Amino acid sequence: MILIGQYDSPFVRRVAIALRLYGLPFEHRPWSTFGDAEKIAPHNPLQRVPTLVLDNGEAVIESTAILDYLDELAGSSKAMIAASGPDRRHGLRICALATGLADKGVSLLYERVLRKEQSQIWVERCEAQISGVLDVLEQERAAVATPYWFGAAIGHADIAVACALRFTGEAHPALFDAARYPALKAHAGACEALPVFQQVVQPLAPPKG
Ligand SMILES: N[C@@H](CCC(=O)N[C@@H](CS)C(=O)NCC(=O)O)C(=O)O
Repeated sequence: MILIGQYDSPFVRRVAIALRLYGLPFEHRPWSTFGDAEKIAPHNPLQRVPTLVLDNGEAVIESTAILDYLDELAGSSKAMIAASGPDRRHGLRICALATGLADKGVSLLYERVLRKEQSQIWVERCEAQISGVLDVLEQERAAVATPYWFGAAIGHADIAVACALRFTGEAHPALFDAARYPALKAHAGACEALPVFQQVVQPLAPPKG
């Protein structure tokens, strides 16, 4: 398998961390969405990352679909999310909030670096959505006493949140005031201290306008 995309993307990073935690071997092509678009396009016409190219050449796109495939490869006993029921729904909700946070962070970053004149309406909307999600995640994480969101073992929700927080902090430092989000700060700190998070990391390199 080949994972396309740079680790400054919270989406690529969470996929790479899952691949490593599952012990699934893969090659990495750290292609940039803007600088290497012509290399990505034959695998994914959206020219987006992550893109996972399987050994038969088939490309799996969208991080959620990629993780669904990796869960299948890992098997239900190792999968980093409950197989069904309320815990699965709850886990998917936390993942959706985290990836939505990352989506809004990416949109806001592109607005800031790629547009000569920013749309104030869009900027304010993204900022409000980012703060709203951070407030909800903070409240929900503070209510959980276990080391990870769903107990003693790390799962997709933990990884998604930690990757989204790192990206938000790097892309929009003014929006992530650690004093306002102590539970999220502690969550991110615990995850980032793990060897796998330290191995799969890249400082943010935004596209140039
Ligand atoms: N929904 C997608 C989002 C992925 C995404 O936004 N990737 C960014 C890099 S962080 C990208 O490919 N940007 C280029 C573009 O959207 O044209 C996923 O979950 O895989």
